Amino acid sequence: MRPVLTLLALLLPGIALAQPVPEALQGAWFQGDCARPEAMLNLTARAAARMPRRGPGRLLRFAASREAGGWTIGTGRGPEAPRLMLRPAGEALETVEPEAKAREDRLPGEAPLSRWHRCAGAPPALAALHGEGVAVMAVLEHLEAGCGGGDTQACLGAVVAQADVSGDGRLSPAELARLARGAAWLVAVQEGMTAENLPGALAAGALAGQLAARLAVDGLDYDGDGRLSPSELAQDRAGFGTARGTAEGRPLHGEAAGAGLEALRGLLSGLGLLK
Ligand SMILES: [Ca+2]
Repeated sequence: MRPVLTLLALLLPGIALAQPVPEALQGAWFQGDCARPEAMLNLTARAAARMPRRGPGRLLRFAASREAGGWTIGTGRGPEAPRLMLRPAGEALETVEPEAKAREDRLPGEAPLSRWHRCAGAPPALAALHGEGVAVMAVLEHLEAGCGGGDTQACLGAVVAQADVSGDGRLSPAELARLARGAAWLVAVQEGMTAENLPGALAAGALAGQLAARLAVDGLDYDGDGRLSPSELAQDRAGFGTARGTAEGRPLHGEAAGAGLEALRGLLSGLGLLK
């Protein structure tokens, strides 16, 4: 038994495991002056978002990660399987984004090494532009954890737990709109949008999100308190109650699906669009 365990311990670092980004490395990192950083890198357990002051940003959501030579190597999804290597260096963080052609056994290859440092506080303008998106980047990981198993109740519980800013256990239009705004940020960064163009994309996303959130609440708020409770979200969808129907009547066509339900589905599937 013992040799088997030892062997496993040796093998594990080489196997593609969905290991998270080490907790000590998570959060915001910067390059340059803290008052006006050249670039920001945000790490959550399973994702990295890099936003330079100029040029396109990048979002990497790790499908797998492994440890090798002191590096954590995260690999994203998609045909290119983009990689990010990170390791602590004293108080700093070092990263490499290996070229697509770099061989797995010769990492980091030719790509340059970047160094990042912490700042006591994020500059207000950066926080205003990216703060909500970064928060939803973390929310998304919780939703994926709660919604991956096919258990609707657990999934809805995760949605409410993550989206409920006010802590009243119910979701207001503003709380839903926040998710939509964060999703718009994630999609924009994933598409390589520059910091200059980001505000415009976020404004459009905010407007659409506001509308979707309002429709979702209007369509599902059965007790009319202006907020969605977990049971309202689950109503008729977490299982089958006794829905006997009636022999009377005949099939009707063209009945619109509940606009609110559609909007909520749109909101959540918008998050699901992310690679
Ligand atoms: Ca609430």
